[in-house]
Amino acid sequence: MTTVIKNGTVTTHDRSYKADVLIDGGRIIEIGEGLTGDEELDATGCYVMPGGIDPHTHLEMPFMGTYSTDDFDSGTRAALAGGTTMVVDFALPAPDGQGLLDALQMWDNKSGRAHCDYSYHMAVTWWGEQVFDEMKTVIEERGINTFKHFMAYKGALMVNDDEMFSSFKRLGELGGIAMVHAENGDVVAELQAKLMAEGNTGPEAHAYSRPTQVEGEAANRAIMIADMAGVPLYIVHVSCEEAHEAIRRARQQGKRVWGEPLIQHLTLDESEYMNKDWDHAARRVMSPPFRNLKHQESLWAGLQAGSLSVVATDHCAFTTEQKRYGVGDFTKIPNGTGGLEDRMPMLWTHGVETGRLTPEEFVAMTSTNIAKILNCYPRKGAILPGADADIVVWDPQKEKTITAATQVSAIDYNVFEGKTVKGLPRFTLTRGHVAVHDGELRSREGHGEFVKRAGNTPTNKALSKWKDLTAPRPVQRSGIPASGV
Ligand code: DUC
Ligand code: ZN
Ligand code: ZN
Ligand code: ZN
Repeated sequence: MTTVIKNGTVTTHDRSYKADVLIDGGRIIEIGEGLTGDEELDATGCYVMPGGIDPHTHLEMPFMGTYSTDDFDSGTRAALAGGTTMVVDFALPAPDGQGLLDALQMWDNKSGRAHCDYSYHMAVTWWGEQVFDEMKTVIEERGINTFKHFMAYKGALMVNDDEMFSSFKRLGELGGIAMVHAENGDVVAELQAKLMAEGNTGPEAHAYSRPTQVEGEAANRAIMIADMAGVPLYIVHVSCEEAHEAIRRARQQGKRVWGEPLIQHLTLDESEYMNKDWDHAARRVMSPPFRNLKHQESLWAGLQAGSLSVVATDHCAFTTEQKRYGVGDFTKIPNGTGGLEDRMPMLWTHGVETGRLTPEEFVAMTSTNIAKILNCYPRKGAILPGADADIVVWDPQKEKTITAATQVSAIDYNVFEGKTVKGLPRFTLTRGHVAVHDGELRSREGHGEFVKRAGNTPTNKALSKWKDLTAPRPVQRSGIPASGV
């Protein structure tokens, strides 16, 4: 059976034009005028765009003594409802020595319920020979080329600089990409202890314990370590000017570094923690925390200037009951907020509707840029013959007020509660299946497939001149090896 999307404006990262899109067997087979198909979807007044890709989710993740509540079922339904057709989730080995392949098995056991396509990033939560060996299998056989390192969460997920440098060098050899959660975990741990000792036990202390310098320092450190290791670097959830500045400088120097702000940091600020009731503030506890408006403006400027590349969510949703594990001790509030369903409408409303971004830039930031970085373009992130029919038919006139009462996510609140958005999906297609039909969710559990992503990305090859930095140095005449790299 063929499906045709008629009378819309095809909008990709580089241009917009009037055309119909014909789909068969889950793929786009033709783009042109006057096309017909068995099933017709009317896109009059709409943009026909590549479905969103959210490269940063934590679905059913074991974390801080509990599991994040949205799983591959509710999480991917929420994604589709908001126009996102692919998620990339983090597979986390237990830091007490669980292997990478064992962790992937755990994630495979959960992800079979996905309603849309998905992929994984691999987390490196400890370092040793087994991780060194398994990295090759993960990249070459499992098709996962991105590896995240937590520079925070001391005593749990955090890795030290020596572990990070070893891991980054191995990734450089194998053609992988390093990712970091950039916060100085040692400083955070000390500030947390100090705040608690002074009686600052409430959720606002979470923000005080993670000032922007903590993030800026770690971003700079990760960039320098990646440069010495010869590996491209992707910095997740960039929330402040200090981290953004480090990324700008690195890119200007020709380093392959990308920054990912979240829709939450672009649209919510630190006032969410101040003079609010405990539940309100705790529901918004995430790391990094929300910042002041100066930092928000820096993130928007970065998206406009191209120094920041991708807008994600870090969707990691906990119920109010779970948040209350931290009553009396803010360090025990599970860190995380939702956003999968709202990322695209919120970015359209606050980005395109305000004139900050063009519709084409919106496509680049929600889909195409990350498809290229992750090495799954143009299968994903494109409206082209042969690409997967992951498409959102976007109605720029459609409005709603966000509320937990009608959301798909399984938690009992929404951090964007009461915000009105203008710009919503009329249809969302996942590999040709119409999962959102005139606003009605018709997705199917288990429809989602794993998307393999090969190593040795074009960007990685372009880094080859940096690889010499870690090669053995000639011995000096004194017989002492030249120091440094
Ligand atoms: N930050 C969060 O807020 N939640 C999950 C992990 C993270 O780094
Ligand atoms: Zn993180
Ligand atoms: Zn995260
Ligand atoms: Zn299907």
